[in-house]
Amino acid sequence: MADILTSKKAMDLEYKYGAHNYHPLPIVLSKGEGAKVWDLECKEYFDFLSAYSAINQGHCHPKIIGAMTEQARTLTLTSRGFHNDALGLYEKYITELFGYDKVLPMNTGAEADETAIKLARRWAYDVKGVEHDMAKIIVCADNFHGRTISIISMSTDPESKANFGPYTPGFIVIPYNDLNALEVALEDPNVAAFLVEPIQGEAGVVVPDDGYLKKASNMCKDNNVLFIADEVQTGIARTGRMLACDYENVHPDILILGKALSGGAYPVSAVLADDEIMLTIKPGQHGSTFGGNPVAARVAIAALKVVEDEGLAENAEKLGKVFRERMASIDSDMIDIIRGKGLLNAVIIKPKDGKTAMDVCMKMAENGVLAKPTHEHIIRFAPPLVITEEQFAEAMDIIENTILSFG
Ligand code: IF1
Repeated sequence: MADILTSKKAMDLEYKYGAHNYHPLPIVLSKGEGAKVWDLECKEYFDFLSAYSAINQGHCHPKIIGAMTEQARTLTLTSRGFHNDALGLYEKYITELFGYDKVLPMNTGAEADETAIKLARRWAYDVKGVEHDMAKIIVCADNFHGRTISIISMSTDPESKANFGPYTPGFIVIPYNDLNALEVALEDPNVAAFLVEPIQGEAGVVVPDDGYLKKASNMCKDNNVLFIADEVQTGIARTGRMLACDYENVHPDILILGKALSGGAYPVSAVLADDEIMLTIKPGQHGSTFGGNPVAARVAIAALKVVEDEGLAENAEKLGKVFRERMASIDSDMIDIIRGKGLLNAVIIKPKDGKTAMDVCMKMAENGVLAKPTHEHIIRFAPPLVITEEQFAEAMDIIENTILSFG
């Protein structure tokens, strides 16, 4: 009889044959639908990680999967050596939706961040008139923009950065949520851009002061510096608006999208900008094999339409408030700080009797809710935005009872 694949066997295979670049919880998922996932032993969970906010539309959304399979049956990849019949339709749709002249299609968030850096540098040389190879980009401490060499060159996280040198020059690091530091950094005439996450995801869902993004973008405008918003994690309705920047009516000069741009069905990322910036890159000067492929185009259209049609931003805003109020009502000294916007939230756990955030996550998993700690004491809670009120109430009961079970 063919070997039945158990969770243990699956984990052993990964350990033996796969790189050890992650340390996942000992759970092997094999099915997902909406806000739920099932492991190999058919145990059901509410997914409160959503693949780090890529599964905003829920697992295996039928409209997204339908668009993907339809296109995959027809034409998967042409390269950009030729046109295809999906890309232009997608480009029109997404640029009109977000209000930009053009989009540069890529695949991963890191590729999109790298693309944004290249666009900012090119604009600095060709439009702003910065001396060649002197362009600087301001970033924030505790940023996370991906894992490529240039991106970790601007990281302040030793886990992401240490021992991968030499690093790419040209980055100025300032504290997040600090307008005085930004003002000083903007005095450098060689600054091309300010690249910032509207909410710092990996840092543990760090929400800046109200008005920070608006004031920062105005300061950039006053200094002829591009404001670049990395909405890879905060975008696509996660924080209760289509973009987190929408809370402050900030229109970034360059907008970076990824993750839920495909609903988690396919690697799709995008960089949006107006012609003055976008057309500084000429034919043959940037791209990627899969960037703008027809499957990505059809998937992204379907994924964005689901967000609009199903009111996912409104649901995120409504249930996000319920989450933060409910967590604040739990009588447990393990709960230190609760923070977030929409359904991008985090809870800082105070260790108790040697029990940590990881123990809480393991116990929640046993009880049917999946979440994962980051930076040791922070638990990120980010369910798919399609979660219903009933499902959410059930999950919140599990979360509360689990935390209270630690006494
Ligand atoms: C991992 C973190 C989150 C991102 C922002 C760009 C990217 C990401 C704001 C790059 C990616 C992912 C990467 C993944 C885990 C996850 C993560 F914990 F690592 F930092 F979400 F917070 N900008 N974030 O959050 O996009 O190239 O991955 O498509 O690397 O462990 P990507």
